[in-house]
Amino acid sequence: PDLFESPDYYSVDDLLSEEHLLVRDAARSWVKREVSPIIEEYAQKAEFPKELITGLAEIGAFGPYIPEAYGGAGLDQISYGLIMQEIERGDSGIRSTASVQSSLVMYPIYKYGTDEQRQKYLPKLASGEFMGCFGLTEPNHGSNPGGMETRFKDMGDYYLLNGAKMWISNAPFADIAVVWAKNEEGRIFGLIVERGMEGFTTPETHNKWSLRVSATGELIFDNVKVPKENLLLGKSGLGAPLGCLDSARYGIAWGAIGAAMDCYDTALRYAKERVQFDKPIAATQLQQKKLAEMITEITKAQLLAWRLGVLKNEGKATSAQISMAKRNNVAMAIHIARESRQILGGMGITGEYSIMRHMMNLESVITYEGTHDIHLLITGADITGLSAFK
Ligand code: TGC
Ligand code: FAD
Repeated sequence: PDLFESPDYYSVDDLLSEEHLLVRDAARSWVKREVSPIIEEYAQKAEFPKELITGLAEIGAFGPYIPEAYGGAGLDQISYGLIMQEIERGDSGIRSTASVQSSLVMYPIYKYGTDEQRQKYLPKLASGEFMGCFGLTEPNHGSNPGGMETRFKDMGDYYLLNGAKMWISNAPFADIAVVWAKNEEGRIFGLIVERGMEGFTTPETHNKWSLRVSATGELIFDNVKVPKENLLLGKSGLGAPLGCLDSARYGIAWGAIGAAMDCYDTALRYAKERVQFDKPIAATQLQQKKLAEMITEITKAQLLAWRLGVLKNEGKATSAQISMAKRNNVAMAIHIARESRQILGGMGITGEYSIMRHMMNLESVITYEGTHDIHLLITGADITGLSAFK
């Protein structure tokens, strides 16, 4: 009874294992119980609900696919996707916190870190005792992170870090930041910067109309002395941060489905109840067209995400395939949010319903982790062999 209604028009559940369904339903009922009742108030206040951190850890949202030996949930990629779907049914901002923690902080430490670094950080990140953020974007370098200006210099005993990052999710409260910077030869590396290091500040970005429950900020490095043991040596070059983005973008391809399902469920219910001209608006052809197209697009997005999950489990998903799914599914969700909002008429603009919040959130989701246009150009480069970025 504490589950959301959720469309499954093509019986996608039949493609899932018992474990997938257990993980999915645990996340879904947690969102219904803990997120939905408080999220609107926090969105209006533009505040991150810190009380959700423990619950997020408990449903396995922090490092779903990180091995249990490091505190992770040890699940497969489809379970990871389903957890993201359920969290984003609640709010994209809460899913952002989970995406950043898992794919952008735990993943690089797990993948590129030493065993000492893994032991030191991963269990605390998995339990939510430590929260992390990921600094790639800079004021002058968003879509082209390869041009980054943040630099670190080998001073013998430590590295000296200078520069600035902006638009960083979780920055205002993060305990650690995985920061991407160039060494003296211009090679990109990740460094773990800890709150409290002298010269490191994280001013919050205010006045967002989107992702209001997610805390966004800058990372400023003014001669920060970073201990040598905090360098991630396992992989360098732009491919290192982009590898993390692959994992986060994959989660977003699933997450967007959750936001779309919540908008669709709400609009369908409303259309059946709302009577105008003596009949439910759901009995009109125009509203049926909207609703029928929504469920068609959700179903296609589910199948795309599921197939990508299978490829990912097999280690065969390419970056370009992930770009296609992120781009398609987020665009699908934002379109459904806009159409659903219209079905609710005036009620659609209020906080009584989740739709307008989803719609505004998705404006960030369609921009971050590679914009809608950048992902199209990644597909373009993949199929033609010619990069439009060069
Ligand atoms: P390009 O020459 O294509 O590639 C440079 C090197 O990177 C490798 N590579 C990848 N490796 C792993 N995964 C990927 N997805 C990769 N894409 C490329 C590539 O093989 C190459 O390696 P090597 O060894 O030959 O050097 O690079 P480019 O400068 O032309 O740029 C490519 C482009 C535009 C696709 C890329 O820079 C890009 O994806 N831009 C978008 C930036 C972006 O997504 N930023 C996201 C910031 S983080 C964020 O938004 C978090 S939101 C918070 C939340 O999730 O809630
Ligand atoms: P720009 O790169 O300036 O792009 C502006 C427009 O130009 C876009 O429409 C883009 O598609 C288009 N464009 C750019 N280049 C081309 C081209 N070659 N051809 C055609 N069109 C082009 N970053 C992090 O590192 N960590 C985070 O945690 C993080 N969290 C975020 C949270 C929020 C709420 C937001 C809004 C952003 C976040 N970001 C984060 C940053 C995000 O990844 C960037 O905003 C995104 O990559 C786009 O960069 P930009 O904003 O500088 O836009």
